[in-house]
Amino acid sequence: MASLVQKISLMVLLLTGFVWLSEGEVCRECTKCPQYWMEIGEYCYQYFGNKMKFHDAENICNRIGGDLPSIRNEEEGNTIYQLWKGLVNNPTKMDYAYWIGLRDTHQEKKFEWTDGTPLQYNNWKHGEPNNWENEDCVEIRNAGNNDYERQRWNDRGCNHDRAFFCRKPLN
Ligand SMILES: [Ca+2]
Ligand SMILES: [Ca+2]
Repeated sequence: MASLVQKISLMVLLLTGFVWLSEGEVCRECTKCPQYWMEIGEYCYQYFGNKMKFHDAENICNRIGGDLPSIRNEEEGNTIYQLWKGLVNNPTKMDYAYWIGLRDTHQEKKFEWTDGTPLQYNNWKHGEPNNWENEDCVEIRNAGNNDYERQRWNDRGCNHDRAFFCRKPLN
């Protein structure tokens, strides 16, 4: 006959298992992106092909609970570029460009990500950022003859109209 301690142990074990399973259920739900968002890695993405000024794009992203994307490393940059390539018609057409969440609007030459990510990585095109005619917002500029060149960055006037992504973390 099982001792009281054994019985209690079994109950605790069953309860723990139940809680663990329930959490599993909950988390399966909470790790899905909402409708109309694309899930890639730890983020949900939405693409906006209607071109907008940087600050309007940023506001749209904020309103739907996200940000313009920040890029922390080469892999993340490539993820966004590959996603874009799969979404647009004729991705090899030169000079398509789309906003990322980087700008030096607060202080010239001090670039900051709109989502607060510290700037520890960059992928500027050769000769950029050049602040030509006072450029304070950053685009990925699809120019160059290979995938590497086509995902590099350029500072551009914030009032230009550009396509953009919004991104938010899964959790
Ligand atoms: Ca600037
Ligand atoms: Ca520039």
